Amino acid sequence: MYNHVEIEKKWQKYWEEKKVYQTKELSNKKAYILDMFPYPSGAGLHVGHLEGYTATDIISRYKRLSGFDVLHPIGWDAFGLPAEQYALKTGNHPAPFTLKNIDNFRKQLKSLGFSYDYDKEVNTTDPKFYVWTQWIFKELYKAGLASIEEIDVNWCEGLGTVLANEEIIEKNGIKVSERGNFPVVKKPMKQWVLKITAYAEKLLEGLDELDWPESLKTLQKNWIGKSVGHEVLWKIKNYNYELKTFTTRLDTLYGVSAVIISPEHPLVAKLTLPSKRAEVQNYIKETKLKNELERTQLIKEKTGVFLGSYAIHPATNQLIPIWISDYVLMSYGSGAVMCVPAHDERDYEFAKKYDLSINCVIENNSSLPYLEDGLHINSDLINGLNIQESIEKLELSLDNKVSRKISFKLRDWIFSRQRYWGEPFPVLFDEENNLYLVKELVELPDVKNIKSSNSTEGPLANVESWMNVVINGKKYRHDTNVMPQWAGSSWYYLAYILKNPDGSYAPLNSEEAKKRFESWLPVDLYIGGQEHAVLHLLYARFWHRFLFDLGVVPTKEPFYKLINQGLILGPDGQKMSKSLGNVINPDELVESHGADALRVYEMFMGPLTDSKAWNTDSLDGIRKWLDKIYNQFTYFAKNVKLIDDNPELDSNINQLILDVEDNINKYKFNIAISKMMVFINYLGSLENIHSITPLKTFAILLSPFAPHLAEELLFILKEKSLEHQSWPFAQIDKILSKNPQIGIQINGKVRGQIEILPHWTEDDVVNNATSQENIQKWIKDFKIVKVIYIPNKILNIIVK
Ligand code: ANZ
Repeated sequence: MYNHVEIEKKWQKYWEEKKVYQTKELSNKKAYILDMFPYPSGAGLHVGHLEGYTATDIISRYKRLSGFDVLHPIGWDAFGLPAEQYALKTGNHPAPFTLKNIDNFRKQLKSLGFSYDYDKEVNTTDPKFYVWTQWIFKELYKAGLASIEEIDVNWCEGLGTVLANEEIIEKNGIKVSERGNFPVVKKPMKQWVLKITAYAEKLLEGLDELDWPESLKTLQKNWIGKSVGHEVLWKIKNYNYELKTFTTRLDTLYGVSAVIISPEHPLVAKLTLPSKRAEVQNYIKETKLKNELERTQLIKEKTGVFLGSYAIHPATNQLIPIWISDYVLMSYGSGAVMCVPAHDERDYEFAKKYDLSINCVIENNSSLPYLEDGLHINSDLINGLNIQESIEKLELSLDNKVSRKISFKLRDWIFSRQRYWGEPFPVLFDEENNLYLVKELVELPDVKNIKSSNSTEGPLANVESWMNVVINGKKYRHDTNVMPQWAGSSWYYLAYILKNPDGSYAPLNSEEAKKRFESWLPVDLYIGGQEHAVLHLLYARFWHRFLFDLGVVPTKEPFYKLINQGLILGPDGQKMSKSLGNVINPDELVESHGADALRVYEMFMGPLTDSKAWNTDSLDGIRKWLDKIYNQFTYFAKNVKLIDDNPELDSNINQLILDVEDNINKYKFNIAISKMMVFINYLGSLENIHSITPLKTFAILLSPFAPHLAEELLFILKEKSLEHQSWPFAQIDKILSKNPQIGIQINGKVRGQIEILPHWTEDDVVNNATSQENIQKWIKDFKIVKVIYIPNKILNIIVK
């Protein structure tokens, strides 16, 4: 057994002292290999983190050996709720708590031998970092993409803050916060809003050029939710108002039974006849209690109220009753729909309930509602046409009443949080509430005892110096909100490029920054969990695209290739969680088995993108395998005999180069490891070797996976350490053609298989065949009477 504690410490010290993994001034091909930086929680590193971090480390090390200049950094997404809640509970400040957690994380990462350039470390809570988060915010404001608006927000009483749509999940039909599962309700509040909707089209179109999993692209596409349709203009009988409805099925225009508007529609009051007023007001009140999901669910019983007024059909001039119903949302399309019961499910339910006419306008033999394409009927000038033809014809004939319109499901990003531990907004308000951008850094005030917020303002409202600022005799106050945790993570991958070894940053808006971005962007590989599909990854793409439009970054997209690692489950196959008691602690395993064993084990568990259950026995097996390698190397280092060449060994090691390289390039690390295992088994069958070259080659192939052991193996071979090595070239001409496999027949029936090695005689073939366990059982009680062997074709053994 090798002494992993000693060996791993020794090499970690060596790498650190020699700054082996410091980012070089770019002079070769570049590789920017990025991890999703962790939130430094009190619980420390999770074996789930290690999976992605090992994968990127393998690629980084492989690329370095292959002559690339590599940027492989790490940092801390360190603002956030847990530190704040800890501070509220204990009366301590979140900063020292956060720093302590960071120290622990860094120590853990170092103990695993990841080849990060720690000079590039960034921390989102560092004023040197967030001064640039604030700068981006100010640029967004100047571009009209950030504004304060009184809007219906998602208020979470349990967390005492507003949440973004992306931070809310549905549980049993109720909206709750993703963190903590607290109920979320709609409530009008003044909030910072970022106009991500202005980038909807760009964010959609940008997906095309990305090498991302299709499932992830689909999630983003659906979240952006682009619908191409039409707006139809409806005149109102006896009024001067007009209504617009949004539809993706203009062709069904002749099947309309009602125009239904959202209870929040600004025209509701004006279109309600006096006799209907009480009923309508009551309905609006009830709607306020429901969330969007409750309102729009297909199965939900439809409700509504007829307002008493009528719209005029744009093609037939018929009078169409105007209703309100809560399944029409104000936030989508035009906040109004044309109700076509025969061809839309929800409209059908609505019409059934209120006895509206159901006018079928597409020929079919099935039951209504009929949702498919077909020939139109009862539709005047589009009779006999299909959907597409109908739409084209109506566009032409109703061109002043119908216009093309694109609607997006994407909502603007609510960007304030009523919290303390976040980036302050770089703004001041005077007593008339006029807003001023602050040029310099606005530092989070050092509050000794954070008080819980009341329901509309953050804890900063309790800070005297924050609320009373006097400049040139004039009074101002700061914003009491802070930015959401997504702010720092929306641009941190740029901050690594800006970070200098002395701890300073090149200014984000400088020529120097531009030059560095030209060199290093985009990120070549980004690995992280699937849970960030529509949060971090959409926000970061938005900011990046905005910075591209400003001319700050040279690429439209930040992350060219992205891989979602699978979940590492507990030994019971369940998601690891404290409450289930199935959490595996990496520190203990580094101690007992060593970092290399842990790294190799996690990569060997299965395909990177699959979910995999933990199994400590397999970890033991990997550790034994590493011991075997170590023992073989110590043995062979003393048993090199300059006897004849061994073409078989040369062949196998050159084949291994190809296999490992190919599988690293395909991110199939488990297969690469199994190929190395086969080689080590083969090596174990040799008594001595003719040269250490194959061993040296093997150590280099192993090094991305088990870097400490690989360094030690090179050391044993008296070879230079990894930073002076390069990825081996496979000598294809040394690879022997594959040995033929033939079936072993016993009395004419195939009972097994055998690989025929080139130098084998007929006796070797028979001896090897008959000594196989699965063949033994067919012959052990009999006598071999005849052997028929046609080289490389047939082996038939006749027994009696
Ligand atoms: C008439 C119609 C007839 C419709 C038909 C569908 C089928 P997507 O694809 O999700 O964009 N709609 C429009 N605005 C709405 C709102 N604010 N709240 C609720 N529903 C709304 O869906 C577009 C369809 O959703 C639109 O097309 C409209 O119903 C409805 F046979 O118009 B349709």
